[in-house]
Amino acid sequence: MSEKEQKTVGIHELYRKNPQEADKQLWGREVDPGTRRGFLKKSGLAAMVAFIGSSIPFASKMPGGLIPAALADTTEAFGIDGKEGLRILNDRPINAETPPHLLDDNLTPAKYFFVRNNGIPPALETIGDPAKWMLEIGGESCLKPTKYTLAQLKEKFKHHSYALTLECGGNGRSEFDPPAKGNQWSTGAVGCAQWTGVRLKDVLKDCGIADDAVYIGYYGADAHLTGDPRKQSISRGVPMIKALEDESLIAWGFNGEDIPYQNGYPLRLVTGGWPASTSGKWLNKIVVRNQIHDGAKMAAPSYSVPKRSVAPGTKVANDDMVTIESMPVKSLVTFPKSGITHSLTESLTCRGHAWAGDISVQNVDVSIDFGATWQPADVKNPINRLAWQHWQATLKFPQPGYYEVWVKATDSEGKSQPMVVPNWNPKGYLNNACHRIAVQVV
Ligand SMILES: Nc1nc2c(c(=O)[nH]1)N[C@H]1C(S)=C(S)[C@@H](COP(=O)(O)O)O[C@H]1N2
Ligand SMILES: [Mo]
Repeated sequence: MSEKEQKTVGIHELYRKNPQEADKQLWGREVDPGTRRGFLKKSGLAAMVAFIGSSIPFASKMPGGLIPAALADTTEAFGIDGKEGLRILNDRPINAETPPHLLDDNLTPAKYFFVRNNGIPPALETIGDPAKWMLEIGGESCLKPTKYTLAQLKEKFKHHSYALTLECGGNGRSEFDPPAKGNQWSTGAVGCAQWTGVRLKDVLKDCGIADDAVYIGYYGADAHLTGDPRKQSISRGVPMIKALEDESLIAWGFNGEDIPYQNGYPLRLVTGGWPASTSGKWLNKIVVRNQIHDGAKMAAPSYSVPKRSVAPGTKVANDDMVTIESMPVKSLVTFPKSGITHSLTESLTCRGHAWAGDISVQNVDVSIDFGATWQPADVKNPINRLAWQHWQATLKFPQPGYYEVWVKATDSEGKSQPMVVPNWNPKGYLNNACHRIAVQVV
């Protein structure tokens, strides 16, 4: 991957790429499509003033696409509201991943949790009072279609909290060769937070599930990129068997707080261990289906892989693809940060997390000699089913020089991570190759 792709998008780069769009992102500045000149709306001006720390008497004269000089020397990464240090892959829709060292916490803090948007999130003003947020349950296999406000959901059903790992099916896509189109995620489209809500099964049972029910589908309040209100940006789902698991939640809580805006505030579905695309954000409707849900991005090639392995670059017919379900075993080194310098006289304790979709991680091994030999790491049990597991290993280096620490997890069925990118597929899903970091020993 090139140097440029690796680095977090700074304010300068963002403006260089598309000054008008950068303006809109940062300040909500509206662009006049005729002249490409921007003018600051009231909310945008307020944001800029808050940033700069004083009012701007000549704000109306400020040209669009201009970085205020007060900020021009900042080296700080351009931020998405409520997020910090993420690498931005795309700004329309917003997609941003977490560098591995920022995933070091046992539970990923809100500011570091990755963002994958297929459309445009509902404006905060339209969300309004979260207590009045509406969730509708329906579909042809729902016996008693019902609407609940978020307040009613909280009152009527028992609350449950679980740490659940969410990973985008396309995490790791950037390593596929030939390249696969789509967000060029490296390793950071993953996180594990403690989600609080009600069990999906409790709510579905309250509405009555018909005998012929096979699947649920979700709808969210985000808009399609074209702005066409009849179109969904994404509307996926899971088979009944996954929907009825204890850990499948309709959640409003994230690490004890409201779900962050970009991650689906005020309500989302959370189906841990499966492609995170099955966890619908800004959730306003669930349908119980008597067939596989047919919402946007359900059918192949979306979130699907070839039934049988194919040679890199092969064209695969949709009929020869299968929808991804449980995610494969994977791990990350979250400490130290790649590229550190370490003293030969001291041992180095590395750590990170490992996860394995619907099942668990049995062991984790680390190597400092490019995979020639491996040393077992200490692996903790998950705090609950579908939560990632923490591992730790203490390393000693034989002499000064350049090392790589490689980590490899094995799941409870004995499958382990490949060293090289596995199973090329047209859309670049499920790259679970080993993560590695660089260490200079002096
Ligand atoms: N309503 C809605 N739900 C959605 C999406 C979306 O664009 N809209 N993106 C999906 C995808 S592809 C992923 S990987 C996860 C990302 O969740 P996050 O943004 O909270 O990390 O949300 C899923 N749920
Ligand atoms: Mo995703």
